[in-house]
Amino acid sequence: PQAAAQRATPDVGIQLFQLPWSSIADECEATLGPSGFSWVQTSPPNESIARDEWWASYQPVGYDLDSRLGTRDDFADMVMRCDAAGVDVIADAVINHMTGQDAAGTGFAGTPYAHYEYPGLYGADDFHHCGLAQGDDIVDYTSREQVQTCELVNLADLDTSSPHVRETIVTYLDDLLSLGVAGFRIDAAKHMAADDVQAIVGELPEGTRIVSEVIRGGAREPVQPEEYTGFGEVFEFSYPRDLGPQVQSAAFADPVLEGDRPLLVPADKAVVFVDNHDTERGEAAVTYKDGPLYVIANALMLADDYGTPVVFSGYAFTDRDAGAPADAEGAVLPASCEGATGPADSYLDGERTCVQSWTAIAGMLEFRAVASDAARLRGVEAGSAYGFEREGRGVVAVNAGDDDIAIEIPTSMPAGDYCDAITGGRDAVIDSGCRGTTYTVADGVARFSLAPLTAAAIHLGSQR
Ligand code: LAG
Ligand code: CA
Repeated sequence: PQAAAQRATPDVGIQLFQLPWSSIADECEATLGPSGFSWVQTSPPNESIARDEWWASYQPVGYDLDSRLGTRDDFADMVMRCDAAGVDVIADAVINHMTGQDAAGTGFAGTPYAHYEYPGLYGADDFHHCGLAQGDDIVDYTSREQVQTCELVNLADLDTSSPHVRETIVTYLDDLLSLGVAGFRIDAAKHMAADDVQAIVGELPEGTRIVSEVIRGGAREPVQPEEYTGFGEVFEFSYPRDLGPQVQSAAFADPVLEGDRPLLVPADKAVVFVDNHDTERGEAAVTYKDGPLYVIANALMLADDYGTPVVFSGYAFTDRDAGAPADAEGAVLPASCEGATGPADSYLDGERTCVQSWTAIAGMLEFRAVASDAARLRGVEAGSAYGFEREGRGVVAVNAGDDDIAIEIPTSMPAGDYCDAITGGRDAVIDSGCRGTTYTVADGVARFSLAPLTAAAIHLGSQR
């Protein structure tokens, strides 16, 4: 039966937040490649201020590839090893600003800097001084000029309209491309005029992948994600804002999860997610802290037909500022995910969540490889349970509530027994039957009996 499953290579990313380059390389070989992740998004690779908080990574002092996460050689080695494992590297590019530290200092790799002075790169004239608000900080998001030319939390705002600034940024991005990266997450893209971003990325080789972070701020804000879709993709924040609360409240009646999705950018421009490093510390309705509900949210996203999903994997925290565990010099410690098969009941601060290694995630990547070309059919609700079919190729079902629920989903999949990809993972079918739960399709219906806070997924490749 497994021969019936045509497999595609699905476009699925993983954000490995604040993970050292050497560990990402290990992950590419051990897990990301074998599971079928097509790209990994790293944290910013350039030199930043020397502080322990994770957000030091978002305060550049220069463009040498020398950071708490590793050296230039480490980075280059990671890109090569990931590439050999079939995994592209997308680097987080912090190009809207330099550090926001008011005092002069020395960066992580020893480079001296002062606020608005970065020797060899930028001087006072290369920055915006909007003169529109106290301390030049952005306060009014209904003003395009403030959002794009004032300072985001005191971060020295580069004048990205200036030829010198553009050239300097292009040189940095070209350097990363020379090491083999496939593209960039454009940090704080909303805070740069779309024309400026376009002019910068337009200098890069054809095919460079660009994913702009433009946090959708609602109709009152003048800067909209749609402005940034002419030269790449954008992270679509409406997606987690829709999916997360549905999972959290176990109420799947909201029709926005299906259909035309009018509030969202076109699917081929959207990168979607359950949470990221900012939203897990803020607005996200569901994060690793929600254990099984997080699995449910990820399963629904990975089974869905809208956008390119990116899975998030970071480390446990109670203090939102706390950096990943590091040595005495501030270098982040390597971490392994061996043996991580699902969410833990509880985590120690700093412990890696290892989402990329979870059985359910590997199973859903396999589901996507088999089913993502098929139409997504309308969802079926049964109390706190919900599910849908990818026509003729796979069915997913979840129970986000506190009671056992039986849910039946009409399907055109062949009748028979199927092995669950959530509990069985990538190779759910084994000689003796199923690695995990077995479900049955009969008379055009897939039947699932779901315990509280569980998910199930079957696909043509998981038929027994
Ligand atoms: C982003 N996208 O637009 C990043 O995803 C987000 O993580 C970054 O904020 C932000 N934009 C700037 O790149 C993070 C933290 C902030 C932190 C900032 C700079 O969420 O809390 O600000 O990085 O490190 C911190 C302090 C501020 C202070 C600022 C400047 O929290 O109070 O004003 O540093 O020193
Ligand atoms: Ca700006």
